[in-house]
Parts: sequence; structure tokens; C-alpha cells
Amino acid sequence: MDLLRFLRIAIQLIALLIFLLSGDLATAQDGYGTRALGTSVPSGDFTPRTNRYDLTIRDTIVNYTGKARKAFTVNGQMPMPTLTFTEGDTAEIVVHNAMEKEETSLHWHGIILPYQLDGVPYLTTAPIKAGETQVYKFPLLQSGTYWYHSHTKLQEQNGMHGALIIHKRNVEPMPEQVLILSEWTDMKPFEVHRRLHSANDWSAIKSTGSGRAPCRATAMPSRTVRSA
Ligand SMILES: [Cu+2]
Repeated sequence: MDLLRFLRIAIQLIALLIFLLSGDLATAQDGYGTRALGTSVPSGDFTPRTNRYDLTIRDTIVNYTGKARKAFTVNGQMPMPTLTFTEGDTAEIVVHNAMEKEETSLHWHGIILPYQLDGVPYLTTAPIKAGETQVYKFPLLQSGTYWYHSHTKLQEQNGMHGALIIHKRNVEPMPEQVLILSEWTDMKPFEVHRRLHSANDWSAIKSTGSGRAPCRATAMPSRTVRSA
């Protein structure tokens, strides 16, 4: 190896080392080794608490359009209840699958946590079989507005989606209103999925044959479902 080539490789190695030592990769500030992009370092006095939610999942029949359809509720609600935490607290979420036959799962979308608690069944987390309870307990290392949802089949389309809010630590909360934009269609979730794969942007719109094409999807505010 000539001297010039040796010097060039040496300079590249030194530059790489400086990059690694100065960047996020070397900070290692949280419990999982490295601090991910978008997280902040909380400061000031703060007494961490454990904030527990119990979520009970049931299947039910709803009727928004004149036709009975299968749906899922969590604590009797569809979409699922909003979970609110504060950065630095510990989330303890106890999920009860009260369905007779169907298995389920809950995935905490965008939340930094140990992979075993990510809630993707058969990949990182065991599925929650009918009648089982699963406990998710993890420290909250970030703040922001997120959502959580079932990761089993397409249950999220039939009601299993909800908001997850993590307030900043040591910051007075501002007045807020959580808004979940959601809709209902009588079409089976797998049929919606199939149509989306056929590059059809209008899967929820059907022609009546009268020349008009009314939208059959129903805008659905968050509500407590009472039907059995
Ligand atoms: Cu997700």
C-alpha cells in the first residue's frame, strides 16, 4: 500500500470515529442504550408515577347503516379510550381479552419501548388469546400525540384504534381536545384491504346505479357502544 492510500484510509477512519463520538449513537442516555431521534432529556423536579389502565376487549354487533355488523369495543368504546401519560412516568396497561374465541393484540404505535412489548403478535409479542390477560409495563421516554391499535388481522378497522397522549414533563399542560378522525364502512375489512391493493382510491364509494355515487362510509364520532 502506498503512503498516499494509507493516509487517505487513516483520515477516513478518524473522521468516522469523530462522527460516532459526537452523534446520537454515542450519547447512551436512556435505559435502552441509545437515545432515539425526537426524544428529549427531561429536567427539573419530577416524581415519576406509574399510570395504570385496564382495557377490556369485547366483540359486539353494531348497526350504523341498517345492517348488523361485527365490531370490537374496548371498555365499551369504539374507537378505544384515549390513554394519557406524562413523559418520565411508567405506563402499566393491562389488556384483558374478554372475547369468546378470537385472539387479539395491542401495538403502541411510535412508542420507544423494549421490543418484547411492541405488541406485534408472532413477531415480538405473544398474541392475547381469548380469555387471556397481558400486561405491558414500560417507561415513557418521549412526549407527543400517538395512537395505538390492534395488530391482529384487520381488527383496527372494526374499532380497535385509539389515541395515546404523552404530555411533556414539567410543563403545565395546555387546554387540549383529542380528536380521532374515524369512519365506518359495512364492507368487510379484508375486502377494503383487497380494493386498496387494486389502486382504487374510492373503495368506500359505491354507485347506486342512478347516476349518483353516494358515500356509504359513515363518519363516526367516538361513542360508547351499547348494543350487545
Ligand atoms: Cu401502528
